[in-house]
Amino acid sequence: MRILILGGDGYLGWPTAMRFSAGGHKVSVVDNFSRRRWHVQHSTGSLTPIRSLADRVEAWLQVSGNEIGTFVGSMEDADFLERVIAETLPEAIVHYAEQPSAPYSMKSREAAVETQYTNVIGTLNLLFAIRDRVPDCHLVKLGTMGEYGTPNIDIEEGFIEIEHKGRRDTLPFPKMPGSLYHLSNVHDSHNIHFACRIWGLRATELNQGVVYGVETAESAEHDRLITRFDYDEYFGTVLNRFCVQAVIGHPMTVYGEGGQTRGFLNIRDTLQCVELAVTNPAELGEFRVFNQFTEQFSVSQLAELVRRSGEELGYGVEVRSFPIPRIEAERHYYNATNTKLIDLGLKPHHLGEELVRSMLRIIERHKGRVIERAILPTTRWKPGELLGEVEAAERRP
Ligand code: USQ
Repeated sequence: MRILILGGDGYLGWPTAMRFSAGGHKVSVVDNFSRRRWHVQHSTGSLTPIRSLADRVEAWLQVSGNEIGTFVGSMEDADFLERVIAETLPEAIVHYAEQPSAPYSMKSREAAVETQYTNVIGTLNLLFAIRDRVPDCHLVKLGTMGEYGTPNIDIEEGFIEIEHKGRRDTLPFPKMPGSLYHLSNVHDSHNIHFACRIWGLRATELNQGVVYGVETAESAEHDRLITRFDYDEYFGTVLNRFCVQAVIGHPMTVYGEGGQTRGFLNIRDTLQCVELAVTNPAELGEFRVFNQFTEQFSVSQLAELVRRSGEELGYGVEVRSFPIPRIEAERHYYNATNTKLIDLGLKPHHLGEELVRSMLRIIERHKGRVIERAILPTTRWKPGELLGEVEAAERRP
């Protein structure tokens, strides 16, 4: 298949590009390097020493003999995006090209507007380009489990059957996101659903949980193929952050009581899921939603798992409660359905001590690169609250 990966220089985008290329597909990637730019702006960076996109593509050609096409530009630039689509004529588009951080979206008005502009307008430009250039193309869009929030009922996969005043219908599942980033994905969902209903496009939204992990089968083949690994306040996800904190001897930053429960998955399973979605496309006019996670954990369960796993490698890791910078429930009901990808054949990699230890060993190799200043949360969902409390918690013995 001809496959276009939007955001193909990113944490998930680059491994996805290699996976499809290894599978014999004709792969092109689009990226505007915004993640690299946001890191430069914050004087932070990936734990892993990632290469430039050109260098990665060259290394992949040497390792695999396969070429990956590259296009540098932004999805907000509709003319650029339409030119790329007209040139590559993709049969499937995997769309990762968004600002993916909840804290980043909450740090200022400018960052919130940038997040929603990048995400919502980028996706809207994409829908028009698909409609006008490749209306049969299957859009696989990375969404997020955070669109649903934490309702006091089971979370279904995108839609819920409702009975109201004696009548029944299947309608989009109610959304109650907890950040302006997660909300941008709700807007995307509505726009994509609209494009399927009104224009007859086909799309699969992958409402992904929190991803962890470093290595994939392809990235492990050569140092130059390694993907990025973020651990900073903005772009590091919770388990990746805890693993880095354990290796450098920083107390693990459990926000509040750590009762927040989410769906999680290994980066290798992200690739499996995206592959399953692409190779089993939606019908024309269909908007499918898959909940893409393999297991549920609370934050304190993860901290405890990292502590136990680290102990065996000689790390005396402290788990510490930090004032919660977000507005989110610390104790809540959480039970999300995730059967659709399993039904398509997903074979999950389950999280356990051995897996955490393998992450800790990789992190150890790069621990000299950790910028400690980037770890503690500085962004408040309600600015003005809790000022100084995080710093005080940091000083506590
Ligand atoms: N948390 C801590 N300590 C930390 C970091 C996070 O206790 O040092 C807590 C957060 O308060 C939250 C949970 O861990 O309750 C998850 O936080 P996260 O930063 O790992 O994940 P989140 O902000 O939800 O966003 C991440 C990705 C996002 C993706 C989302 C999937 O950055 O792109 O959409 O996971 S989900 O969470 O299912 O919405």
